[in-house]
Amino acid sequence: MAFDIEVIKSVYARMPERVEAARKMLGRPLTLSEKILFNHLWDGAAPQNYKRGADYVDFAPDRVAMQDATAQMALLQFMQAGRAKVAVPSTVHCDHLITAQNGADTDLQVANTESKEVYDFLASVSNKYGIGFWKPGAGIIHQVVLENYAFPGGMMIGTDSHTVNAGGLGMVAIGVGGADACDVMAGLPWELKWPKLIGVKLTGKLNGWTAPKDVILKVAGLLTVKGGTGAIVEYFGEGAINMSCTGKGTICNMGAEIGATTSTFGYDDSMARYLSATGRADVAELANQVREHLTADPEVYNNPNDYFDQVIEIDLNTLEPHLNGPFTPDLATPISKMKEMAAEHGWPTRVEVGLIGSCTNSSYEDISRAVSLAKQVADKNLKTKAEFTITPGSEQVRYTIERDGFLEIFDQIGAKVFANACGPCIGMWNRLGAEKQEKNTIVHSFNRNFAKRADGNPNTYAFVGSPELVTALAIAGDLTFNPLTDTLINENGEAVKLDPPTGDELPTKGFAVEDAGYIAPAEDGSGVKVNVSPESNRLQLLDPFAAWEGSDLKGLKLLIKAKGKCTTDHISMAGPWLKFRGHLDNISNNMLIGAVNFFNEKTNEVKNQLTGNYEAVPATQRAYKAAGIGSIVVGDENYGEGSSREHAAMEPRHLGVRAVLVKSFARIHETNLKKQGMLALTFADKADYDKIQENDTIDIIGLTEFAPDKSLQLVLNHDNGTSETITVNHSYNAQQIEWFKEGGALNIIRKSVK
Ligand code: MIC
Ligand code: SF4
Repeated sequence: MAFDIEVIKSVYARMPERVEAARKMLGRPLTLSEKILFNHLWDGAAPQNYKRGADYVDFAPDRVAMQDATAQMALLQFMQAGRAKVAVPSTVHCDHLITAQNGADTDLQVANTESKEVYDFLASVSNKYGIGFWKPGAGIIHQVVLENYAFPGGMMIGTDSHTVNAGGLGMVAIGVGGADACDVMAGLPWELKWPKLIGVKLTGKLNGWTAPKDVILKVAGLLTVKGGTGAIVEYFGEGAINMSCTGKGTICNMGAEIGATTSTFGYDDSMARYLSATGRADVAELANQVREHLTADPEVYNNPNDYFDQVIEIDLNTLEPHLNGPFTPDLATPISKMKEMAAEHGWPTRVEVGLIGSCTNSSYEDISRAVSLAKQVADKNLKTKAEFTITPGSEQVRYTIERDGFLEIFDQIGAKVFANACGPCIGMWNRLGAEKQEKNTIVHSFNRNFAKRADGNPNTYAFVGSPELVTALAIAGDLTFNPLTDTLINENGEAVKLDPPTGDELPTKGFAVEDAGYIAPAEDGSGVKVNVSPESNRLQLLDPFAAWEGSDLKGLKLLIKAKGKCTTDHISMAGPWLKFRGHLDNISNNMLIGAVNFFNEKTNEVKNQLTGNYEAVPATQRAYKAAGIGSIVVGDENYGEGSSREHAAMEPRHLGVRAVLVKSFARIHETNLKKQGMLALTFADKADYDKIQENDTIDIIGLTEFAPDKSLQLVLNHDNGTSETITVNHSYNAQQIEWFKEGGALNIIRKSVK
């Protein structure tokens, strides 16, 4: 039986009436996304004709999920909310802190020792406050959520940008920072700008070498890393219905890479099959009863241009396998063009490692299709040229693929099976020799490929592809190998062709698992103690940030003018720094160390205006803080793209940065900055970015009249004695301005507890 079935029942019970009320109010048919949003308005508020991309609306999500790297901060904040229990069903998943090195068993043992303090903290907070706990080794948050908690028509938030994966089961699932999760767990409404809607019509049927991954790789190429910002992407059409539920999950998962608020699919039989296979036939039965509400009204999909802000059509019959990369997930190359592209750009073509799995692509279907290729290595007397690794998404998948003999076949091609965890996807990969920083190529089925992400080596060219294509390229050892047309020379010197992958959508013998890794919380957790040692270098209780001083901010030093891509990986790197996610002061030592300084094109080297010397970014900022001087960070387009980690906002806040001024923001990061009491500003005229000089001292004027839709002025005092004033915009609403004034949203919750 499913977890929290009562919640699902109540969502479905109110759905027909609320959907009808919204339809009436708007006087038109509804998309699926709208139905789910209207059904989750806070407190059952009467539906209004919200303006897409403009109006902030309060919602009541059904559940919250947190992974260990972000849960620490989320729960440190929640502990201050003064509640005995979480207000909505919530879970914690231990997946980000396990280093992949020798293989699942030993790696897990090492993590359990190394991160014991953090795991104990998370387990005891979960136990105390009624939060379900998935222990290390249980699996990756999004896979575990899909297998256990996601349900068609539901709304959830999660402290991880790939929470959107649950769209594969027809949810509106959205990635947020820990402070947002804290609000919802504390029983407060959750606020989101009413999203724009992008419709993607899928025609035809996937065939041969093409996989669901290729749909999203193609979409990423079309929309770019910014194209989905502020929008829900709704997929529909016969191509969607023809696809497995987990395949839909893959597509929704990587919607994070185009900045989409989330992605979703209408309820169909593939979802019913998946629910039943994962022990939730009861949910499928309930969903069947409200089926018409769990997809758009028919007029919408018949005339999508009338209802979506943008419509894209993809024909699955002709879609080619793609590889996206290097260094950005939106640089899409169809496999038939890779020879040309690699030659033109000088990408190293020898594939050193193929890595499959992760939260994006480790379904039974994915693994079974990859194994059908691995099997051909022996059958065709081939030799696998590259190293090969697998990170299963959950213990249930791992156990089942072991039972079905898949792991044995992978073993024959020399594969290493890492723990059911993020591992290499988040830089928790002890890759031998990476420190030599050699130029090399890897291919993986994960979702992100920003510089240094997997192994810390800035010269690793990482390409993202389907598990099937990654397996084929690892066998060939060649990035330009096109399995559709090319042959390989086997050990007998014969030219052989790989047969297209085949697999099973779901295990014919059903899923199995011995210990899924779930620990239910205490019924009454009031007696549970949560320990945080003051000496710990992994955990630190939070001190409230100071409230706004009530005046304009003057004399701010420019800390850094970041050039080009500045993702949350650049602002707060993961990998080796993940261990400090529960200790704000320690993790602040990685602040912006990956950002490129516009003035010298170097990372982690900025001018300390107090000494005139070039120093590391965190050290420079600590010097300003010690001198009682505030500072400002300037950035380019889509600043803070990538992850949900609020550390990227809390670190600058903690170290005394007052404002972040950019050409444009990624959604989650912008909200995180606001929540923590920072000023998130955008250039009214993007060309003003060029006016910012290295030795500038900057004043922010207009804060005493800080109001929604009202610009602020920035005075740039240059070191030659001249100054110029520029206009900057912001997207704060009245509530968010209160967060700024109080020094952070948490200070408001704290006050209400006292
Ligand atoms: C990621 O994929 O970058 C992460 C690690 O899962 C992050 C969350 C984090 O930084 O902890 C995400 O995507 O939100
Ligand atoms: Fe983990 Fe990678 Fe998925 Fe993030 S994207 S949750 S790091 S597997």
